[in-house]
Amino acid sequence: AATFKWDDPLNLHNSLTEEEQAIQETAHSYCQERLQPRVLEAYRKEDFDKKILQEMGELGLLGATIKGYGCAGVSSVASGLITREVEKVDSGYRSAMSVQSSLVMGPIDEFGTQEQKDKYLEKLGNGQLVGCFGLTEPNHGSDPGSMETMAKPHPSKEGYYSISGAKTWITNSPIADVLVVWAKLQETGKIRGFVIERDQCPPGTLNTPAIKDKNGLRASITGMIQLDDCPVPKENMFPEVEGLRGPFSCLNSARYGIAWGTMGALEDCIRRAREYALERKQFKSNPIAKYQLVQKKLADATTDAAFGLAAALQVGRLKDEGKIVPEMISMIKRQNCDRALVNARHLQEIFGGNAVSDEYHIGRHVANLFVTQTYEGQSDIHALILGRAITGLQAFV
Ligand code: TGC
Ligand code: FAD
Repeated sequence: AATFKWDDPLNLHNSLTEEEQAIQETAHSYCQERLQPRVLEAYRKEDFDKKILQEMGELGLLGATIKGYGCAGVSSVASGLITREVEKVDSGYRSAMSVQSSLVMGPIDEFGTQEQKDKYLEKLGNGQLVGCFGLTEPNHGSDPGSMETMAKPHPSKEGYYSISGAKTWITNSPIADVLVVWAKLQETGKIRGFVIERDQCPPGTLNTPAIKDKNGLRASITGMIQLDDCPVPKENMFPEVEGLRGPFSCLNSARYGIAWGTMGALEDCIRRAREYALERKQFKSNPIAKYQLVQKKLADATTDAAFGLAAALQVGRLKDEGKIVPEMISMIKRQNCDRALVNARHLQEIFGGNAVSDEYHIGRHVANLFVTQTYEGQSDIHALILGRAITGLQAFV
């Protein structure tokens, strides 16, 4: 007989294929056994261990939907389940994985030349190389179309562009071997994508200082990309794709992954808050879980997590059938990030003073979830993308 499961109230498990269930199980075991024990120290020290990407690569978790090049070639739903498991541990680990998979391997697979694919995909997929994605600039975040980073023919090196400009808030940049950078081509004024190899850059032309002392996403490394007349071979430019369609196509996949991932973070908050509420006793030896106001917090969070996962699953199935439009992704990215943040913040109250200790993990999720609501399109920006689709009127400018 069917029973109510607090950790899967709408029986999502039943809608997964056996293969998807097996992939989720593999990701779950790795994340709980190998990542969870490291996260507190990594967060405290603001330290990201590159080896994590190699471990993920060995398990086939990187670029998981890509076919060939040693990648797993799994469904979009399976890749969503992987991000959900990783983000149950920490949004920063999911961030490192999303950037490598959706924002670096993704554009190389979708827009790269055969030579670029052969050169980079396998090594990125097994974590031998680390990648980053440079779109945001100090003066242009929500509005990347106004970027200032410029590529022009190199004045002295035949067959090279010279790229100058600055990118900021770039996940993985201080440790990246391969940097996907979006810049305007001076000749056309159009945005183009370039694969920059750190090893190929002469001293002083590429710097990637870390941005330290973050108050969220501390288990992920973030930095700038500073390019000063950096020579980049012309064959390192993506040959066809022009305009914002390039970066936004990759962002569609990354944003889709965040919709799953943030639900994983919220599920971890629910599990921890429920356990705490059942153990903690106040007033006549009652567990605080017996009190209505505490139950309401758990009911709200559990409902939002189940709805958010159901929506992510629906969009994932449509994605695999080639039937999605970007507005669907804006809807689930915005809703799931917002609901994860609001509910995590309410669940935090269940821990009382203990919420302030990092050993209870809830404060870390709350701080991380603010970042998820901000990057890959801040929630209000996604509201405007939806508003534009609903009314036909654009409100950005
Ligand atoms: P707009 O006029 O809307 O579009 C310009 C061109 O781009 C195309 N396009 C898309 N193509 C594919 N998928 C999408 N989702 C697309 N959205 C737009 C569009 O069709 C058009 O093509 P064409 O050929 O006609 O030129 O452009 P706009 O300048 O008005 O854009 C406004 C807005 C707000 C929608 C957009 O700029 C936006 O989404 N801003 C948010 C910026 C953002 O998401 N940045 C993300 C940086 S990367 C990051 O945060 C990584 S964090 C990674 C981690 O650690 O996990
Ligand atoms: P702004 O664009 O200045 O926005 C500030 C506020 O104004 C927001 O609330 C926004 O919604 C609002 N706003 C802006 N325009 C409008 C408007 N027209 N109408 C209404 N409200 C508006 N970027 C990358 O390229 N690669 C990465 O790997 C990457 N990783 C990141 C990692 C971290 C930890 C962080 C914090 C950010 C990262 N980002 C990355 C950058 C991220 O995508 C941007 O921070 C985000 O797009 C918002 O840009 P901004 O910070 O410049 O804010």
